[in-house]
Amino acid sequence: MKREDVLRSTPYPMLIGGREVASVSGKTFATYDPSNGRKLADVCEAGPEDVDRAVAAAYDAFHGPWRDVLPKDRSRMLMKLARLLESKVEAMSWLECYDAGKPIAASRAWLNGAPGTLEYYAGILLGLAGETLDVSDRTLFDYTVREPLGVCGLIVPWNFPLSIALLKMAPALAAGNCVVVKPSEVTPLSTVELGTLVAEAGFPPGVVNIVNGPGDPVGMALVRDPRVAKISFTGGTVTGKKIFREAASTVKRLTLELGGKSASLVFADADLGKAVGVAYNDMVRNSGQVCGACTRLLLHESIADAFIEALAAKLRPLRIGLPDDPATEMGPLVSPVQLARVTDYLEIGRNEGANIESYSDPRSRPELAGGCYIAPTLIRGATNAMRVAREEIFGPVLTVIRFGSEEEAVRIANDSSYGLAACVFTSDASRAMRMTRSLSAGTVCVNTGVRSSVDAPFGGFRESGLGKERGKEALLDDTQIKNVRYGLA
Ligand code: TXE
Repeated sequence: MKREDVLRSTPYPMLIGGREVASVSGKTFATYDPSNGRKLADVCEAGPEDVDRAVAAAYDAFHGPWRDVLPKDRSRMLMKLARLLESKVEAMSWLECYDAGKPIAASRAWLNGAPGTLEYYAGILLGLAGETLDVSDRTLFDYTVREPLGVCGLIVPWNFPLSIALLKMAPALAAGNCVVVKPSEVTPLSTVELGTLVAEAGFPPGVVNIVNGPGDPVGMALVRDPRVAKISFTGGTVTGKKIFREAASTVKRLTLELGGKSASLVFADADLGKAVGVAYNDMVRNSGQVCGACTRLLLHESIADAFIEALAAKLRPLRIGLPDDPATEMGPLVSPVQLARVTDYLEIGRNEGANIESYSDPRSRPELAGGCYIAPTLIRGATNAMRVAREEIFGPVLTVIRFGSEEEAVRIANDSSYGLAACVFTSDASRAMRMTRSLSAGTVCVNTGVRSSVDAPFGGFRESGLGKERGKEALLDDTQIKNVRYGLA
Protein backbone atom coordinates (compact mmCIF):
# COMPACT_ATOMS: atom_id res chain seq x y z
CA MET A 1 0.00 0.00 0.00
CA LYS A 2 1.24 3.48 -0.76
CA ARG A 3 1.90 6.07 1.91
CA GLU A 4 -1.13 8.13 0.95
CA ASP A 5 -3.38 5.04 1.27
CA VAL A 6 -2.51 4.39 4.89
CA LEU A 7 -1.60 7.80 6.29
CA ARG A 8 -4.02 10.40 7.55
CA SER A 9 -3.67 13.88 6.13
CA THR A 10 -4.95 15.46 9.35
CA PRO A 11 -3.15 15.25 12.70
CA TYR A 12 -3.38 11.88 14.44
CA PRO A 13 -5.63 12.47 17.45
CA MET A 14 -5.63 11.17 20.99
CA LEU A 15 -8.34 8.94 22.44
CA ILE A 16 -9.82 10.28 25.65
CA GLY A 17 -13.11 9.20 27.22
CA GLY A 18 -14.12 7.38 24.03
CA ARG A 19 -13.60 10.38 21.75
CA GLU A 20 -10.85 11.17 19.26
CA VAL A 21 -9.62 14.57 20.38
CA ALA A 22 -6.91 17.14 19.70
CA SER A 23 -4.86 18.44 22.59
CA VAL A 24 -6.23 21.34 24.60
CA SER A 25 -3.27 23.48 23.53
CA GLY A 26 -3.67 22.53 19.85
CA LYS A 27 0.00 21.53 19.80
CA THR A 28 1.23 18.84 17.40
CA PHE A 29 4.51 17.09 16.64
CA ALA A 30 5.71 15.30 13.51
CA THR A 31 6.79 11.72 12.86
CA TYR A 32 9.36 10.87 10.21
CA ASP A 33 10.07 8.05 7.81
CA PRO A 34 13.46 6.66 8.89
CA SER A 35 14.19 5.32 5.41
CA ASN A 36 14.47 8.82 3.94
CA GLY A 37 14.11 11.34 6.77
CA ARG A 38 10.94 12.86 5.33
CA LYS A 39 8.01 13.93 7.45
CA LEU A 40 5.19 11.39 7.54
CA ALA A 41 2.41 12.85 9.66
CA ASP A 42 1.43 15.27 12.39
CA VAL A 43 0.32 13.96 15.75
CA CYS A 44 -1.60 15.78 18.51
CA GLU A 45 0.70 16.32 21.47
CA ALA A 46 -0.70 15.98 24.97
CA GLY A 47 -0.12 18.64 27.58
CA PRO A 48 -0.63 18.14 31.32
CA GLU A 49 -4.33 18.95 31.01
CA ASP A 50 -4.80 16.20 28.38
CA VAL A 51 -3.05 13.59 30.53
CA ASP A 52 -5.23 14.73 33.41
CA ARG A 53 -8.38 14.29 31.29
CA ALA A 54 -7.26 10.85 30.10
CA VAL A 55 -6.50 9.62 33.62
CA ALA A 56 -9.80 11.08 34.89
CA ALA A 57 -11.70 9.30 32.09
CA ALA A 58 -10.00 5.99 32.95
CA TYR A 59 -10.55 6.50 36.67
CA ASP A 60 -14.25 7.30 36.20
CA ALA A 61 -14.76 4.33 33.88
CA PHE A 62 -13.06 2.03 36.37
CA HIS A 63 -15.21 3.23 39.26
CA GLY A 64 -18.27 3.38 37.00
CA PRO A 65 -19.59 0.96 34.39
CA TRP A 66 -16.42 -1.08 33.82
CA ARG A 67 -16.15 -2.45 37.34
CA ASP A 68 -19.27 -4.57 37.01
CA VAL A 69 -18.63 -5.93 33.51
CA LEU A 70 -18.56 -9.72 33.77
CA PRO A 71 -15.40 -11.63 32.87
CA LYS A 72 -17.17 -13.36 29.99
CA ASP A 73 -18.11 -9.97 28.56
CA ARG A 74 -14.54 -8.66 28.88
CA SER A 75 -13.45 -11.79 27.09
CA ARG A 76 -15.96 -11.19 24.28
CA MET A 77 -14.77 -7.61 23.85
CA LEU A 78 -11.15 -8.71 23.58
CA MET A 79 -12.13 -11.33 21.00
CA LYS A 80 -14.09 -8.76 19.04
CA LEU A 81 -11.12 -6.40 19.12
CA ALA A 82 -8.95 -9.26 17.82
CA ARG A 83 -11.31 -9.78 14.87
CA LEU A 84 -11.43 -6.04 14.10
CA LEU A 85 -7.66 -5.82 14.29
CA GLU A 86 -7.30 -8.81 11.99
CA SER A 87 -9.11 -6.91 9.26
CA LYS A 88 -6.60 -4.05 9.68
CA VAL A 89 -3.37 -6.02 9.89
CA GLU A 90 -2.36 -5.24 6.33
CA ALA A 91 -2.85 -1.48 6.77
CA MET A 92 -1.16 -1.54 10.20
CA SER A 93 1.81 -3.43 8.72
CA TRP A 94 2.29 -0.72 6.12
CA LEU A 95 1.93 1.99 8.75
CA GLU A 96 4.74 0.46 10.81
CA CYS A 97 6.74 -0.09 7.63
CA TYR A 98 6.72 3.68 7.06
CA ASP A 99 6.70 4.89 10.66
CA ALA A 100 9.30 2.48 12.10
CA GLY A 101 11.22 1.51 8.96
CA LYS A 102 10.26 -2.17 9.18
CA PRO A 103 10.66 -4.23 6.00
CA ILE A 104 7.11 -4.86 4.86
CA ALA A 105 7.44 -8.66 4.76
CA ALA A 106 8.67 -8.75 8.36
CA SER A 107 6.19 -6.12 9.52
CA ARG A 108 3.33 -8.23 8.15
CA ALA A 109 4.69 -11.40 9.74
CA TRP A 110 4.90 -9.73 13.18
CA LEU A 111 1.51 -8.10 13.06
CA ASN A 112 -0.21 -11.25 11.82
CA GLY A 113 0.42 -12.53 15.33
CA ALA A 114 -0.97 -9.43 17.06
CA PRO A 115 -4.64 -10.50 17.26
CA GLY A 116 -3.41 -13.67 18.98
CA THR A 117 -2.30 -11.59 21.96
CA LEU A 118 -5.88 -10.43 22.50
CA GLU A 119 -7.24 -13.94 21.98
CA TYR A 120 -4.82 -15.46 24.49
CA TYR A 121 -5.86 -13.11 27.28
CA ALA A 122 -9.53 -13.32 26.28
CA GLY A 123 -9.17 -17.05 26.95
CA ILE A 124 -7.14 -17.19 30.13
CA LEU A 125 -9.00 -14.38 31.91
CA LEU A 126 -11.88 -16.83 32.30
CA GLY A 127 -9.72 -18.89 34.65
CA LEU A 128 -8.85 -15.95 36.93
CA ALA A 129 -9.86 -16.92 40.44
CA GLY A 130 -8.93 -16.65 44.07
CA GLU A 131 -8.78 -19.58 46.46
CA THR A 132 -10.31 -20.75 49.70
CA LEU A 133 -7.81 -21.08 52.52
CA ASP A 134 -7.89 -23.70 55.22
CA VAL A 135 -6.72 -21.27 57.92
CA SER A 136 -6.00 -22.40 61.44
CA ASP A 137 -8.97 -20.59 62.96
CA ARG A 138 -12.19 -22.64 62.60
CA THR A 139 -14.36 -19.60 63.33
CA LEU A 140 -13.27 -18.09 60.00
CA PHE A 141 -14.17 -18.82 56.41
CA ASP A 142 -11.21 -17.38 54.54
CA TYR A 143 -10.81 -16.81 50.84
CA THR A 144 -8.91 -14.64 48.38
CA VAL A 145 -10.22 -12.64 45.45
CA ARG A 146 -8.15 -11.39 42.54
CA GLU A 147 -9.16 -7.82 41.82
CA PRO A 148 -8.01 -5.40 39.13
CA LEU A 149 -5.63 -2.62 40.16
CA GLY A 150 -7.51 0.36 38.69
CA VAL A 151 -5.92 2.65 36.10
CA CYS A 152 -2.80 1.30 34.38
CA GLY A 153 -0.41 3.62 32.54
CA LEU A 154 1.18 1.75 29.62
CA ILE A 155 4.36 3.32 28.26
CA VAL A 156 5.37 1.74 24.96
CA PRO A 157 8.66 1.86 22.99
CA TRP A 158 9.25 2.16 19.26
CA ASN A 159 10.78 -1.21 18.34
CA PHE A 160 7.49 -3.17 18.10
CA PRO A 161 4.94 -0.39 18.56
CA LEU A 162 1.58 -2.10 18.17
CA SER A 163 2.71 -5.55 19.34
CA ILE A 164 4.06 -4.20 22.63
CA ALA A 165 1.05 -1.92 23.14
CA LEU A 166 -1.14 -5.03 22.83
CA LEU A 167 1.08 -7.08 25.14
CA LYS A 168 0.37 -4.46 27.80
CA MET A 169 -3.27 -3.65 26.98
CA ALA A 170 -4.57 -7.21 26.64
CA PRO A 171 -3.68 -8.50 30.13
CA ALA A 172 -4.54 -5.17 31.79
CA LEU A 173 -8.02 -5.10 30.25
CA ALA A 174 -8.48 -8.85 30.73
CA ALA A 175 -7.86 -8.37 34.46
CA GLY A 176 -10.50 -5.63 34.56
CA ASN A 177 -8.32 -2.52 34.60
CA CYS A 178 -8.71 0.68 32.58
CA VAL A 179 -5.71 1.91 30.63
CA VAL A 180 -4.00 5.05 29.43
CA VAL A 181 -1.56 4.12 26.67
CA LYS A 182 1.36 6.32 25.73
CA PRO A 183 2.96 5.12 22.50
CA SER A 184 6.49 6.16 21.67
CA GLU A 185 6.58 9.63 20.14
CA VAL A 186 8.78 8.10 17.41
CA THR A 187 6.17 5.55 16.24
CA PRO A 188 2.67 6.43 17.48
CA LEU A 189 0.60 5.89 14.31
CA SER A 190 -0.45 2.23 14.52
CA THR A 191 -1.48 2.56 18.17
CA VAL A 192 -3.64 5.59 17.37
CA GLU A 193 -5.34 3.51 14.65
CA LEU A 194 -5.93 0.70 17.14
CA GLY A 195 -7.80 3.26 19.25
CA THR A 196 -10.39 3.65 16.51
CA LEU A 197 -11.46 0.01 17.03
CA VAL A 198 -12.06 -0.13 20.78
CA ALA A 199 -15.55 1.40 20.81
CA GLU A 200 -16.77 -1.00 18.11
CA ALA A 201 -15.34 -3.89 20.13
CA GLY A 202 -17.70 -2.86 22.93
CA PHE A 203 -15.35 -1.23 25.45
CA PRO A 204 -17.20 1.57 27.27
CA PRO A 205 -15.81 5.11 26.90
CA GLY A 206 -12.78 5.76 29.11
CA VAL A 207 -11.69 2.12 29.44
CA VAL A 208 -8.99 2.66 26.80
CA ASN A 209 -7.34 6.06 26.40
CA ILE A 210 -4.34 7.01 24.28
CA VAL A 211 -2.15 10.08 24.79
CA ASN A 212 0.72 11.08 22.51
CA GLY A 213 3.91 12.95 23.16
CA PRO A 214 7.40 12.76 24.59
CA GLY A 215 8.32 10.58 27.56
CA ASP A 216 8.93 13.58 29.72
CA PRO A 217 6.49 15.26 30.40
CA VAL A 218 3.69 13.02 28.99
CA GLY A 219 4.84 9.59 30.22
CA MET A 220 6.17 11.09 33.42
CA ALA A 221 2.79 12.71 34.15
CA LEU A 222 1.28 9.21 34.17
CA VAL A 223 4.03 7.97 36.48
CA ARG A 224 3.41 10.82 38.94
CA ASP A 225 -0.40 10.73 38.90
CA PRO A 226 -1.70 9.24 42.18
CA ARG A 227 -4.82 7.94 40.40
CA VAL A 228 -2.64 5.63 38.28
CA ALA A 229 -2.19 2.35 40.15
CA LYS A 230 0.38 0.73 37.91
CA ILE A 231 2.91 1.61 35.24
CA SER A 232 3.93 -0.97 32.69
CA PHE A 233 6.97 0.28 30.84
CA THR A 234 9.15 -1.16 28.10
CA GLY A 235 12.22 0.81 27.12
CA GLY A 236 15.76 1.64 28.09
CA THR A 237 17.19 0.90 31.53
CA VAL A 238 18.10 4.56 32.15
CA THR A 239 14.46 5.61 31.65
CA GLY A 240 13.27 2.57 33.59
CA LYS A 241 15.30 3.63 36.61
CA LYS A 242 13.84 7.15 36.45
CA ILE A 243 10.35 5.68 36.40
CA PHE A 244 11.21 3.33 39.28
CA ARG A 245 12.38 6.28 41.39
CA GLU A 246 9.42 8.48 40.53
CA ALA A 247 6.87 5.70 41.06
CA ALA A 248 8.12 5.26 44.62
CA SER A 249 6.39 8.45 45.73
CA THR A 250 2.97 6.86 45.16
CA VAL A 251 4.09 3.23 45.70
CA LYS A 252 2.87 2.18 42.27
CA ARG A 253 2.93 -1.35 40.95
CA LEU A 254 5.49 -1.66 38.18
CA THR A 255 6.29 -3.93 35.31
CA LEU A 256 9.60 -2.88 33.79
CA GLU A 257 10.84 -4.59 30.65
CA LEU A 258 14.23 -3.00 30.13
CA GLY A 259 17.40 -3.56 28.20
CA GLY A 260 19.55 -6.61 27.71
CA LYS A 261 23.03 -7.73 26.81
CA SER A 262 22.19 -11.38 26.47
CA ALA A 263 24.83 -13.99 25.75
CA SER A 264 24.74 -16.81 23.26
CA LEU A 265 27.15 -19.61 24.24
CA VAL A 266 28.30 -21.74 21.33
CA PHE A 267 30.23 -24.87 22.28
CA ALA A 268 32.46 -26.92 19.99
CA ASP A 269 29.89 -29.74 19.82
CA ALA A 270 27.06 -27.42 18.67
CA ASP A 271 25.12 -27.61 15.42
CA LEU A 272 27.03 -24.66 13.98
CA GLY A 273 24.61 -24.09 11.10
CA LYS A 274 21.79 -23.58 13.55
CA ALA A 275 23.84 -21.35 15.87
CA VAL A 276 25.03 -19.21 12.93
CA GLY A 277 21.42 -18.84 11.78
CA VAL A 278 20.38 -17.58 15.21
CA ALA A 279 23.27 -15.09 15.40
CA TYR A 280 22.36 -13.84 11.92
CA ASN A 281 18.76 -13.37 13.00
CA ASP A 282 19.80 -11.53 16.15
CA MET A 283 21.63 -9.02 13.97
CA VAL A 284 19.15 -8.66 11.14
CA ARG A 285 15.71 -9.01 12.76
CA ASN A 286 14.27 -5.52 13.20
CA SER A 287 17.80 -4.23 12.42
CA GLY A 288 18.91 -5.67 15.77
CA GLN A 289 16.52 -3.42 17.71
CA VAL A 290 15.28 -6.31 19.83
CA CYS A 291 15.76 -6.42 23.59
CA GLY A 292 15.99 -10.23 23.75
CA ALA A 293 18.63 -10.53 21.00
CA CYS A 294 21.81 -12.28 22.12
CA THR A 295 24.23 -9.47 21.41
CA ARG A 296 27.21 -11.05 23.16
CA LEU A 297 28.33 -13.94 21.01
CA LEU A 298 30.45 -16.27 23.15
CA LEU A 299 32.34 -18.71 20.93
CA HIS A 300 34.47 -21.64 22.00
CA GLU A 301 37.98 -20.86 20.79
CA SER A 302 38.18 -24.06 18.71
CA ILE A 303 35.27 -23.08 16.45
CA ALA A 304 35.38 -19.27 16.63
CA ASP A 305 37.10 -18.61 13.29
CA ALA A 306 34.93 -21.06 11.34
CA PHE A 307 31.81 -19.63 13.00
CA ILE A 308 32.65 -16.05 12.08
CA GLU A 309 33.49 -17.04 8.52
CA ALA A 310 30.10 -18.78 8.16
CA LEU A 311 28.26 -15.80 9.69
CA ALA A 312 30.08 -13.34 7.44
CA ALA A 313 29.19 -15.47 4.40
CA LYS A 314 25.49 -15.19 5.34
CA LEU A 315 25.71 -11.45 6.02
CA ARG A 316 27.45 -10.38 2.80
CA PRO A 317 24.47 -11.02 0.47
CA LEU A 318 21.96 -9.56 2.99
CA ARG A 319 19.45 -7.40 1.16
CA ILE A 320 19.46 -4.06 2.94
CA GLY A 321 16.94 -1.78 1.32
CA LEU A 322 13.85 0.36 1.38
CA PRO A 323 11.25 -0.98 3.82
CA ASP A 324 8.43 -0.94 1.26
CA ASP A 325 10.33 -3.28 -1.07
CA PRO A 326 9.05 -6.83 -0.39
CA ALA A 327 12.55 -8.23 -1.07
CA THR A 328 14.19 -6.14 1.67
CA GLU A 329 15.54 -8.22 4.53
CA MET A 330 16.90 -5.40 6.70
CA GLY A 331 15.72 -1.80 6.77
CA PRO A 332 17.02 1.30 8.53
CA LEU A 333 17.24 1.96 12.25
CA VAL A 334 14.23 3.73 13.70
CA SER A 335 15.60 7.27 13.93
CA PRO A 336 18.65 9.49 13.49
CA VAL A 337 19.02 9.42 17.30
CA GLN A 338 19.27 5.64 17.28
CA LEU A 339 21.67 5.73 14.33
CA ALA A 340 23.93 8.15 16.19
CA ARG A 341 23.79 5.96 19.31
CA VAL A 342 24.83 2.80 17.43
CA THR A 343 27.51 4.61 15.43
CA ASP A 344 28.94 6.05 18.65
CA TYR A 345 29.21 2.56 20.12
CA LEU A 346 31.21 1.35 17.12
CA GLU A 347 33.61 4.23 17.74
CA ILE A 348 33.75 3.37 21.44
CA GLY A 349 34.58 -0.25 20.55
CA ARG A 350 37.33 0.88 18.19
CA ASN A 351 38.82 3.09 20.89
CA GLU A 352 38.65 0.23 23.36
CA GLY A 353 40.85 -1.82 21.03
CA ALA A 354 38.30 -4.12 19.40
CA ASN A 355 38.12 -4.82 15.64
CA ILE A 356 35.02 -3.45 13.96
CA GLU A 357 33.98 -5.45 10.88
CA SER A 358 31.04 -4.35 8.77
CA TYR A 359 29.58 -6.55 6.06
CA SER A 360 28.14 -4.07 3.57
CA ASP A 361 28.05 -0.36 2.91
CA PRO A 362 24.45 0.91 2.73
CA ARG A 363 25.58 4.54 2.98
CA SER A 364 27.24 4.32 -0.41
CA ARG A 365 23.89 3.54 -2.09
CA PRO A 366 22.17 6.67 -3.43
CA GLU A 367 18.64 5.21 -3.09
CA LEU A 368 19.20 4.87 0.67
CA ALA A 369 20.59 8.37 1.13
CA GLY A 370 18.94 10.31 3.93
CA GLY A 371 17.88 7.09 5.66
CA CYS A 372 19.06 5.77 9.04
CA TYR A 373 20.98 2.86 7.52
CA ILE A 374 23.86 1.02 9.09
CA ALA A 375 25.66 -2.14 8.05
CA PRO A 376 25.53 -5.35 10.09
CA THR A 377 28.70 -5.27 12.15
CA LEU A 378 30.71 -7.64 14.34
CA ILE A 379 32.85 -6.29 17.14
CA ARG A 380 35.67 -8.83 17.28
CA GLY A 381 38.53 -9.27 19.68
CA ALA A 382 36.40 -7.91 22.51
CA THR A 383 36.65 -8.65 26.21
CA ASN A 384 33.73 -8.68 28.60
CA ALA A 385 35.15 -5.64 30.38
CA MET A 386 34.64 -3.35 27.38
CA ARG A 387 31.66 -1.02 27.23
CA VAL A 388 30.59 -2.67 23.96
CA ALA A 389 30.22 -5.90 25.93
CA ARG A 390 28.44 -4.32 28.90
CA GLU A 391 26.04 -1.74 27.43
CA GLU A 392 23.06 -2.25 25.17
CA ILE A 393 23.81 -1.04 21.62
CA PHE A 394 20.43 -1.82 19.97
CA GLY A 395 21.42 -2.14 16.34
CA PRO A 396 22.66 -4.89 13.97
CA VAL A 397 25.79 -5.38 16.02
CA LEU A 398 27.16 -8.38 17.93
CA THR A 399 30.12 -8.33 20.27
CA VAL A 400 32.22 -11.49 19.89
CA ILE A 401 34.08 -12.95 22.87
CA ARG A 402 36.04 -16.21 22.90
CA PHE A 403 36.08 -18.71 25.76
CA GLY A 404 38.10 -21.81 26.60
CA SER A 405 36.05 -23.73 29.15
CA GLU A 406 32.43 -24.17 30.20
CA GLU A 407 33.12 -22.45 33.54
CA GLU A 408 34.64 -19.47 31.78
CA ALA A 409 31.67 -19.21 29.42
CA VAL A 410 29.19 -19.19 32.32
CA ARG A 411 31.24 -16.66 34.25
CA ILE A 412 31.35 -14.28 31.27
CA ALA A 413 27.65 -14.75 30.45
CA ASN A 414 26.56 -14.00 34.03
CA ASP A 415 28.98 -11.08 34.45
CA SER A 416 26.50 -8.45 33.31
CA SER A 417 24.23 -5.92 34.96
CA TYR A 418 21.52 -7.27 32.63
CA GLY A 419 19.83 -10.66 32.79
CA LEU A 420 17.16 -10.77 30.13
CA ALA A 421 17.95 -13.95 28.21
CA ALA A 422 20.66 -16.43 27.24
CA CYS A 423 21.14 -19.12 24.60
CA VAL A 424 23.22 -22.26 24.67
CA PHE A 425 24.21 -24.29 21.64
CA THR A 426 25.53 -27.77 22.39
CA SER A 427 24.70 -31.37 21.46
CA ASP A 428 25.54 -32.56 24.98
CA ALA A 429 22.25 -32.84 26.88
CA SER A 430 23.95 -32.93 30.27
CA ARG A 431 25.87 -29.77 29.51
CA ALA A 432 22.66 -28.15 28.29
CA MET A 433 20.94 -28.97 31.58
CA ARG A 434 23.90 -27.68 33.60
CA MET A 435 23.72 -24.43 31.61
CA THR A 436 19.98 -23.92 32.17
CA ARG A 437 20.72 -24.07 35.89
CA SER A 438 23.84 -21.89 35.83
CA LEU A 439 22.78 -19.09 33.50
CA SER A 440 21.22 -16.20 35.35
CA ALA A 441 18.59 -14.81 32.99
CA GLY A 442 14.80 -14.60 32.71
CA THR A 443 14.69 -16.79 29.59
CA VAL A 444 17.25 -19.49 28.76
CA CYS A 445 17.05 -21.16 25.35
CA VAL A 446 18.79 -24.36 24.34
CA ASN A 447 19.63 -24.91 20.66
CA THR A 448 17.19 -22.22 19.58
CA GLY A 449 17.09 -18.42 19.50
CA VAL A 450 15.20 -16.19 21.93
CA ARG A 451 11.75 -16.07 20.39
CA SER A 452 9.19 -14.88 22.85
CA SER A 453 5.56 -15.86 22.42
CA VAL A 454 2.48 -14.52 24.13
CA ASP A 455 1.90 -17.72 26.10
CA ALA A 456 5.27 -17.88 27.91
CA PRO A 457 6.46 -15.34 30.52
CA PHE A 458 9.18 -12.93 29.46
CA GLY A 459 11.06 -10.57 31.73
CA GLY A 460 14.55 -10.06 32.97
CA PHE A 461 16.69 -10.53 36.04
CA ARG A 462 18.75 -7.70 37.59
CA GLU A 463 18.66 -4.42 35.64
CA SER A 464 16.68 -6.00 32.79
CA GLY A 465 13.52 -5.32 34.72
CA LEU A 466 10.77 -6.23 37.14
CA GLY A 467 7.79 -8.53 36.68
CA LYS A 468 6.84 -10.43 33.56
CA GLU A 469 5.21 -9.58 30.32
CA ARG A 470 3.33 -12.32 28.40
CA GLY A 471 2.01 -15.58 29.81
CA LYS A 472 -0.41 -15.90 32.71
CA GLU A 473 2.13 -14.03 34.84
CA ALA A 474 1.33 -10.77 33.03
CA LEU A 475 -2.36 -11.23 33.80
CA LEU A 476 -1.65 -11.99 37.48
CA ASP A 477 0.72 -8.99 37.68
CA ASP A 478 -2.23 -6.80 36.64
CA THR A 479 -4.32 -7.95 39.60
CA GLN A 480 -4.07 -7.61 43.35
CA ILE A 481 -5.13 -10.16 45.93
CA LYS A 482 -7.75 -9.30 48.50
CA ASN A 483 -8.08 -11.61 51.48
CA VAL A 484 -11.60 -11.97 52.89
CA ARG A 485 -12.00 -13.34 56.44
CA TYR A 486 -15.56 -14.18 57.22
CA GLY A 487 -16.40 -14.69 60.89
CA LEU A 488 -18.67 -17.69 61.33
CA ALA A 489 -19.34 -17.66 65.06
O1 TXE B 1 13.98 4.69 24.99
P1 TXE B 1 13.15 5.22 26.21
P2 TXE B 1 14.80 5.44 23.85
C1 TXE B 1 16.74 0.80 24.82
C2 TXE B 1 17.75 0.74 23.69
C3 TXE B 1 17.79 2.16 23.21
C4 TXE B 1 17.61 2.90 24.51
C5 TXE B 1 17.08 4.30 24.41
O2 TXE B 1 19.00 0.40 24.21
O3 TXE B 1 19.01 2.46 22.59
O4 TXE B 1 16.67 2.13 25.23
O5 TXE B 1 15.92 4.34 23.58
C6 TXE B 1 9.03 6.92 27.14
N1 TXE B 1 9.02 9.07 31.80
N2 TXE B 1 15.41 0.35 24.41
O6 TXE B 1 15.43 6.67 24.36
O7 TXE B 1 13.56 6.58 26.64
C7 TXE B 1 9.25 7.25 25.68
O8 TXE B 1 8.45 8.36 25.31
C8 TXE B 1 8.11 8.28 31.23
C9 TXE B 1 15.09 -0.99 24.80
O9 TXE B 1 13.93 5.60 22.69
O10 TXE B 1 13.20 4.15 27.21
C10 TXE B 1 8.83 5.95 25.02
O11 TXE B 1 7.42 5.87 24.96
N3 TXE B 1 8.24 7.77 29.99
C11 TXE B 1 13.71 -1.35 24.55
C12 TXE B 1 9.36 4.89 26.00
O12 TXE B 1 9.48 5.57 27.25
C13 TXE B 1 9.37 8.06 29.32
C14 TXE B 1 12.92 -0.65 23.56
C15 TXE B 1 10.72 4.31 25.63
O13 TXE B 1 11.67 5.34 25.58
C16 TXE B 1 10.38 8.89 29.88
C17 TXE B 1 13.37 0.70 23.27
C18 TXE B 1 10.17 9.39 31.18
N4 TXE B 1 11.08 10.18 31.79
C19 TXE B 1 14.59 1.14 23.68
N5 TXE B 1 11.38 9.02 28.98
C20 TXE B 1 13.26 -2.73 24.92
N6 TXE B 1 13.37 -3.09 26.21
O14 TXE B 1 12.77 -3.46 24.08
C21 TXE B 1 11.02 8.31 27.89
N7 TXE B 1 9.81 7.74 28.08
